[in-house]
Amino acid sequence: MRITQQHIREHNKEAEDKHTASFLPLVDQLDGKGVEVDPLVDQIASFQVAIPSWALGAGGTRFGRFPIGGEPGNLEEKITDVGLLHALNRSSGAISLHIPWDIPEDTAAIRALAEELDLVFDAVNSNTFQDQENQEHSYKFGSLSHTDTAVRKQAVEHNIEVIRYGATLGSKALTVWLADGSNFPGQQNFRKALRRTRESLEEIYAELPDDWQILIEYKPYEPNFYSMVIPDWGTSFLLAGKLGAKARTLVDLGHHLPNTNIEQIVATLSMEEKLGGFHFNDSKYGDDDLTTGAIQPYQLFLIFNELIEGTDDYADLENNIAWMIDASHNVKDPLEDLLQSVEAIKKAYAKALLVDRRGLEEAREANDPALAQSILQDAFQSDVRPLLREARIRSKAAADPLRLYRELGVRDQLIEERGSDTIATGL
Ligand SMILES: [Mn+2]
Repeated sequence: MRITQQHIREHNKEAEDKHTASFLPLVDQLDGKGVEVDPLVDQIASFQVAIPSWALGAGGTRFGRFPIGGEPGNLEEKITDVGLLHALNRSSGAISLHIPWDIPEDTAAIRALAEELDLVFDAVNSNTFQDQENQEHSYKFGSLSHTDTAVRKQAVEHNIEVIRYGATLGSKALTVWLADGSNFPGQQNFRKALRRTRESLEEIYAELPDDWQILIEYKPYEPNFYSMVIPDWGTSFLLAGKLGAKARTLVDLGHHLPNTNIEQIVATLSMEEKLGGFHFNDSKYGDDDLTTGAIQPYQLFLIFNELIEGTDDYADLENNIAWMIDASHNVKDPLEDLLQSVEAIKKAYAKALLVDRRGLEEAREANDPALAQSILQDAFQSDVRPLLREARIRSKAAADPLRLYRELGVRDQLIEERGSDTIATGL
């Protein structure tokens, strides 16, 4: 299944009148505020969000998983799916692989396929949170933090192997998320566990190519329910600081306790040049992995507001941070969910670009919280959908990606090609 430029052209022709009717008044309105529309549209168009290889099958919970049909059965099919998304929105031009779920066997063919679909390889992800077949030592009681040197060595070697796979594909970062921790008070010596983790990370760091980064993800609870070795941004930041300049913190939006001020964490990390990447998702109760922007779009906007606050160079912002979706769509078609996620992320970005930065700073300096709030709300309440649509049309993407996806009957075609009972590796 391929989406061609012919499909896009026909769809966009149909959407043209309606789009113009909403876009032109917005241009006038932004002109009136002194906002230049062309550079704004370019910034929105160039912003890319990576798709993880494990998000292309039906999501699920530990209680059940309900297949959707046409799931990608191998890495080539996963790349093809990301290619479909990118053809529709021209905003998903990167794929993030998970080892060992997606080991690239024929590297040359994988690279060629990605290139053909205009995709690059984003951060590679290691997995020491579950035991693999034929694995010598178990991770039941941890990996990089384990009490046994042999288990730690196995986990370190796995991470180094992941770097090697990534290097063959042109990736530039390794993301490490540790499930290590303890379920019961007294089970683990906190100090020793953290020290062992640091030493293991140092061994991995030593093998990192010069132009690579290691991104350290954190999570407050789950799978361990009493303590996690890297529970929060502070611990990740601490480890990244000890490792060196190539180590940074990765912020997964779902990995915070309720009501945590994530935008403030982002501001601090960005100020210290230790913000390495994002995993986007949304949550109502915990690590729900819901569609980004489905629950807390204002928080997402405030996060982007801090990111923009911290940069003078948008290209820098777009290229120096690993942007990725990390969500589980449960009852949705994963491709539809991913289209919605990318849209929500770009919407938040576009709104944050509209913030009257000078006015906001003046209001802050004058200790005028009401005015500061109005300025933020003014940007947040703006309807930026015509800007996003314009950015897509100019990029030769679909005016309405989800609509075209449905009109072309993509899922039905994938079911026809792959069958209704394929199961994608991943979550
Ligand atoms: Mn994550």
